[in-house]
Amino acid sequence: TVHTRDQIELPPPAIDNRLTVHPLWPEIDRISTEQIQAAFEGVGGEIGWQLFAEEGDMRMYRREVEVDGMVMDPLKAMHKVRGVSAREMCHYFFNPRYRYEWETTLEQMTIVEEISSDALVFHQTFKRIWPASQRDALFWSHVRASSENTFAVTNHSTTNTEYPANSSACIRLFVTVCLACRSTYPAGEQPTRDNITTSIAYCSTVNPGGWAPAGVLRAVYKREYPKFLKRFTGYVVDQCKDKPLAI
Ligand code: 16C
Repeated sequence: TVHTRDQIELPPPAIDNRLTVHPLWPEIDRISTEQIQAAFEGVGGEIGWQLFAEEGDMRMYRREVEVDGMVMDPLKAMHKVRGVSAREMCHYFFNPRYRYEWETTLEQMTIVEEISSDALVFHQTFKRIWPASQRDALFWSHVRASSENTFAVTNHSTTNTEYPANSSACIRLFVTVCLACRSTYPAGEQPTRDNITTSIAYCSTVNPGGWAPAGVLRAVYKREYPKFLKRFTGYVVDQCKDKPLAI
């Protein structure tokens, strides 16, 4: 079989063996499983989720949570995108090659460790939010196929002695993010760009790691999350439109 470079790097259909022998595997497996399950749970019946942004098929909810005066509001977003698959969506979110093209909060990204084809460790510095100090983050990222037509990427903070927290001008923040995607197409038909729809659930909790003014933070939140999800999904649609559909 002839594979193009792009096909080879699509998220694998099963967990890479190299990941399952890595010391982080038990944590990666547990947190990914929990996050993917939570991502597909609705917000409708749950108390405390408030809608803060709505545009077309995109809906964004948050819960106001403060710990010692620090904003840690969990965010949950739902979206529907036509013409791309769950696997393609997760490919562009996971693969660092594309990150600078859609991630607008990013200043610098470094690949700290390549665990396997489906797991990486990243160090990222973010643009500074005035008047707070600049932030950085160190997190593993794992992409997996979960159920039928479903793929997800989970990102979760970790530690590494070569990247100690709060040693530079940056304050280390802590993040748990999950992008879970499920494709559907009419029963009895073959999936094509014309009949496929992908439902997205994006969940994020960011612990700012140190003081930052609550008002400024919530304002940044409200502006940046919708901007991210619209830009990212638009980017994927754009990248995919002249390529064969990858399921
Ligand atoms: O999930 C997203 N991106 C992934 C790949 O990069 C990955 C990243 C997670 C880090 C999320 C934390 C971002 C903090 C940015 C702070 C600076 C923002 C400056 C913007 C001003 C131009 O999973 C997409 C992430 C979309 C992030 C939206 C912004 C969230 C703001 C939350 C506030 C954090 C506290 C900062 C304390 C000063």
